[in-house]
Amino acid sequence: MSLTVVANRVPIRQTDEGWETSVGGLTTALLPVLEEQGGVWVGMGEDPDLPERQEYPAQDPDFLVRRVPLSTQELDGYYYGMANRVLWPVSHYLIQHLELKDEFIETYRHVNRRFAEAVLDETEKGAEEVIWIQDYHQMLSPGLIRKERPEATIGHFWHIPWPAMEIFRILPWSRELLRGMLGCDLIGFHVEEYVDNFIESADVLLDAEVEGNRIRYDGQETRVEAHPIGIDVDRFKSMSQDPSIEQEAQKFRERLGSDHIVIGIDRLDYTKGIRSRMLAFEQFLEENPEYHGNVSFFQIATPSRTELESYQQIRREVDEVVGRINGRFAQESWVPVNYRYRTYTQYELCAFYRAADAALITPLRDGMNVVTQEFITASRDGVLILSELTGAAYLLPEAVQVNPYDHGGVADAIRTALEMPTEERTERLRGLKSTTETLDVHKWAGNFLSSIQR
Ligand code: GDG
Repeated sequence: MSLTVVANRVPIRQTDEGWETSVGGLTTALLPVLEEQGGVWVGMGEDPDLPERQEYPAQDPDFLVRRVPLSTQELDGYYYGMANRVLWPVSHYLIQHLELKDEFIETYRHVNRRFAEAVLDETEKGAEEVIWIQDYHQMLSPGLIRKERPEATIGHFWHIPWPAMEIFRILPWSRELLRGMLGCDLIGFHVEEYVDNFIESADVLLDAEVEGNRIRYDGQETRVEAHPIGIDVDRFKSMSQDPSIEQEAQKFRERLGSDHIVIGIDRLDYTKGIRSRMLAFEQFLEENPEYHGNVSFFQIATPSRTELESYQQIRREVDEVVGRINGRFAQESWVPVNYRYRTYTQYELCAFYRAADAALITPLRDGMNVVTQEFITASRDGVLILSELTGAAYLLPEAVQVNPYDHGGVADAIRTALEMPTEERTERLRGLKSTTETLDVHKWAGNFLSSIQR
């Protein structure tokens, strides 16, 4: 088998030391497959000075990077428009952020066509080839590739939630987008609930023929399956057991100077529920004065999609709530909310996970959320407080589950976590760790690829 990966971004970047592979779940999972079997990675080219085709590594190449160069106008309509202001909010049920503009779908059609052409260019007719497309940026390219290559093996993995049919059908282009996806042989989602939602969308909106997890439409059969993604468990495990991480964690605890540390780590995105989480923490402080001075909430918000107004707005809102809470409750030697709007290394994140008594992971919606798994793997006896509106919640019943919109409930959960007896913490974490090991990202890629070749 030779593999062609299609993703929004290419997996390599230029640094002062030269070209290197970027860090991230997808790259970690798929590069070993490409290195072993060879293949192509197709992604957008944002910099016109970079070549369209680049063998990597330059000396003794393992695979080919194929860029689809995009103009500013293409990037605006396809990525900042259709992907980030239409498909992202609708899939997360946050339709107040939805902006339905014809120019978005028009550019999206055009860019998906260019991605499909790049794939056709780089693959041979009839070859033993698996084309694996990633995420909501490419819903139409499967259909376009299928038209030219009826014999091709095409898969798609959707990393975010697939919403209920009644939400998805709000999109004026819902049927066209579904038809594009049904060019695939296999479509993967994190959990069965998204599989069911997708099948219902195809059933109701296209009147497709459905039998179990198989959809037949327009002469093509598509299987739809749950393939929950994981993290690189071994890497996180060995990093967190390194003695230097323990020292870092200890230093971090001393710097914060509190008996208890609660952490949150997210991209700054309105789906992650950071503002609601702050309001819940504020309520916790109101209701539990005995904790003033001895619990610190450490929240990292990594800058993300900063060009978009809704992301600038959520940043202002979080800044405002953090300022208010600290203004209300801070004391001479205690700051209740330690908020950092910046990026850290994975090593530093690992020390924070290790130091925390509890992680507060409360997205308003999230396809999976792998920060949960990083915390579980790195933690020794921490408590996971988890939004029930995440894919992870379906898989992790031992977490303390909350509704992120219920600030009182989240405030109670913080207290429960901080007061949980050691035996119960350890017992819950044991269950969480054992599930997380089964979700390893290498197994995820292996399972999807073997299923598509079956
Ligand atoms: C999508 C879906 C699904 C964060 N800050 C820093 C940093 N991170 C890393 C975390 C984690 C990753 O970013 C975020 O993972 P999530 O799962 O929360 O989410 P999304 O980016 O929204 O991704 C999501 C995922 O796809 C996979 O399918 O789980 O539901 O929305 O790994 O550690 N990493 C570093 N510095 C930071 O400051 N190095």
